[in-house]
Amino acid sequence: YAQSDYDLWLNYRPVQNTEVAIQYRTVLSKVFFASGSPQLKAAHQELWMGSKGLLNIVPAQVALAQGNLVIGKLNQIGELRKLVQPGDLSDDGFVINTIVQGTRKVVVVSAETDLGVLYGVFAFLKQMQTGKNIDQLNITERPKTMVRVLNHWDNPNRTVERGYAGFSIWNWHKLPGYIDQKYIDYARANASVGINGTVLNNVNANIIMLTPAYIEKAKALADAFRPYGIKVYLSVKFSSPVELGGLKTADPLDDTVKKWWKDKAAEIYKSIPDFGGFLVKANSEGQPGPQTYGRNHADGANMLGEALAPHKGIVMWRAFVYDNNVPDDRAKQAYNEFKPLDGKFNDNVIVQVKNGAIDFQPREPFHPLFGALSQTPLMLEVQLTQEYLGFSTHLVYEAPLFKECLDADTYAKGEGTTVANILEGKYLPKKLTAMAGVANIGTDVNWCGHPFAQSNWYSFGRIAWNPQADAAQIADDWLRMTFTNDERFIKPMKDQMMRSRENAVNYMTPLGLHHIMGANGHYGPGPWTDNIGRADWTAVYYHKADSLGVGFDRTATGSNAVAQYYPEVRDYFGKLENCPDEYLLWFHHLPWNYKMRSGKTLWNEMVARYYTGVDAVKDMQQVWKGMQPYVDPVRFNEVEQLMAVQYEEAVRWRNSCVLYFQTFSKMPIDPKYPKPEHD
Ligand code: GCW
Repeated sequence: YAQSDYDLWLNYRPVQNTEVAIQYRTVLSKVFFASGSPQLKAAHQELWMGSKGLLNIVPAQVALAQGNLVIGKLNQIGELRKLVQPGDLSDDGFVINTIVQGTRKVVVVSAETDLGVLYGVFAFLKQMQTGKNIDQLNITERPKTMVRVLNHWDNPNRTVERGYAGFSIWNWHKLPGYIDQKYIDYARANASVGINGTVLNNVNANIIMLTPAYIEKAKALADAFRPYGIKVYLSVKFSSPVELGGLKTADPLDDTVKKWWKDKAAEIYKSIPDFGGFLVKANSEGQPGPQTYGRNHADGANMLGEALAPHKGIVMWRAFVYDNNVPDDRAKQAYNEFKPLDGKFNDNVIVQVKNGAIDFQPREPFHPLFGALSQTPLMLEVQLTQEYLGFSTHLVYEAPLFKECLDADTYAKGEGTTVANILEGKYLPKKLTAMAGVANIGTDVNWCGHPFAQSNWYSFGRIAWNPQADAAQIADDWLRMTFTNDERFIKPMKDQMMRSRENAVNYMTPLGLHHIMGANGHYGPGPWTDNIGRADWTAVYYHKADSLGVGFDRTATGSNAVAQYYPEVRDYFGKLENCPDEYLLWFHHLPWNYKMRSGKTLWNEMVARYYTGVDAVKDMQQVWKGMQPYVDPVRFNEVEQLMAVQYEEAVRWRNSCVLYFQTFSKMPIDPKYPKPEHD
């Protein structure tokens, strides 16, 4: 049963529905599978593996003219090419069509590229895993972004920064000689959702990663991933020329520095010809960067871009910058630093922006940089590892959080300029497009620490491929592939997944509260956190509770961070009468007896949300109890135990926050609620 945990959404369980099973068997009984590249071989292997698991059959290989299922690149499928009419698939898109040719019915899976065929095969398998009728398939899919990468915050000593699923899966000691099967399964899982790159190491980068020995280790991983279309990238430390190269400076305008990076890039490409490029965290949280030498982000990024350009590599330059020596609202800093640099970045540089301006909070308004930079490609960074969402103990399906950001309208080019549209490059055609997810993967047998945390990895891939995708549909697919197609399981659990993020917001940070978790660890509540050396790491800096009220005034009477948005958005968040309850205390400081839309006082509304959040976890536990008949005992038991911990933690969040804020509001808690206890 541990196997079901390990196999993720690729556990090819026997098809239960006999009607569709007959279809699948017929189609798979005669397969033409074009031969060629390692990627086609990987696709072939996957299809055979799937057939064995889903139907317990080994497909018979036949000639092109005999196939009930024909799989290959468009130039490998003869006349059928004309019938599938795919349009341009040069970006690894694919088609899956059921074609009727006289008396012959044939399912065609085809693409322009080898990788497209692999994606098509995974999509075809998904049809069967989710119990679809495959009689009339007519699917064309193309990725809407070019680069879809995981960011591992993995250190060379195998600890993982903000990792809650064991240690790093990269066994540096045994690399390059030993390729763990886990690397292959990792690549399969990624490819199955369209992820095409991985940054192997932490953005707080260790220079050892650029030494010849580690380049060889990275090469071994790149070789293992290549058949699955996964490119390897590295996070680099800006001071590497000094720390590793022995130079006197890492000034990006210095010729010796430029040469050092050019040589380093050439050295990497010698081992890894399709190396993806660099990810850089600079001048943030103590990391060195161009500003250390009086230069700006564009100077730094472009210098690295020039080193990579001859090899077609890219630079992902993070906009997560802030500094406690800057006296202004931390939420404003990235915009202030990057806005003046708009249009100054080289073509192979993309700026990587977190979904919100603070830091992966349970809820943040979308980052004001989206829309603000019109000449610079931006990519979105979301965090799959649940740093602020209860680690791998709490069931929180994050796709609704990703979507909240992607669907937000920046109004930058008028109504409909959503973050998703910006991400897809609609306003900067031909420039780089990308999305990154901070991985939640580790050595735990179930990869992510919580069986349901796998859904965050899965949904990231789906959304990076198509930022317009629907979170509920993704949850539906994931549940079916991971657990069962039984509606008695799918319906209630999809519902629970879809609510889970709002539940967490309610018991952690309702009404726009943020950054009130315990300092450093970021797990439990810590709204009282004060005096820890840096104001911008405390909680009191963010909630600003006092006897009069609570909330961060980011309007014109306060930090005016809201002015970083376009006027429509500014009015939406900034005017009290427009601001949705969800963002209220993010933008406004309000009196405890402020009258909410519900008619309740702010204090009573806050209390009500905390209690609602906890009750929702209790409901979820009840629903899960009823799921026992549909889940294997190991996973049932894992989730049941984790939910019990989540419940206790939710109660702790609620009690701590309600009691803490009550010391300011001095208002009673409605006696209908159970009395909050101190720990
Ligand atoms: O979310 C915060 C984390 C840091 C992290 C940083 C970042 C990798 O608390 O651990 O460092 O953001 O994104 O750079």
